[in-house]
Amino acid sequence: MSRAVLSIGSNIGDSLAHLQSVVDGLRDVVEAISPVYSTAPWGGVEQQDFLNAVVVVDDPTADCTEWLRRAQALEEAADRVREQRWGPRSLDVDIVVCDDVVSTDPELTLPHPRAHLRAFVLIPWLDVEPAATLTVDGRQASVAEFLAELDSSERDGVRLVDAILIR
Ligand code: PH2
Ligand code: MG
Ligand code: MG
Repeated sequence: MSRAVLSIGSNIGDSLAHLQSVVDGLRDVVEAISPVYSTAPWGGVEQQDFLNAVVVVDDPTADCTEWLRRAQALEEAADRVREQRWGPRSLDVDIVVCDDVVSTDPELTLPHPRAHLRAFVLIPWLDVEPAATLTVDGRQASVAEFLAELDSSERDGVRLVDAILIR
């Protein structure tokens, strides 16, 4: 049984529809859905802004590997192709945390190794879970603290949009 925080993003095609497809695909197990943000591209590849959100899911029948399987199935359904690292994509579904699992498995590293560096993950996560904490290299701190440690330019690149995901 497990509860997972998913970061979802898109900057190709109908990005809002791609994000909505995640909520639709996981509807029965969705616990919380964040607002949607327009976000400046992270990672140094020049590309369009993304739409990003966070979805919290909880399913007594799913383990962390099962969330990865479901995430990949949703990406495939959105016609995801093999893409450039940190480049544009129709749909990316990343597992930020899954229960308190810590894993160095390259297939599913938990917590997500770069979540604490990404305002586009931390801001929507705080919207749905204001007291969330994250462990990075053995240091546990609040998500709010990790967000405060980022450059203000990172936070400023994350802007609320006038659109919502519907359960
Ligand atoms: N995803 C990437 C690379 N860069 N930047 C933003 N703002 N949002 C994303 O979802 C994103 C990104 C590839 O996973
Ligand atoms: Mg990603
Ligand atoms: Mg991914």
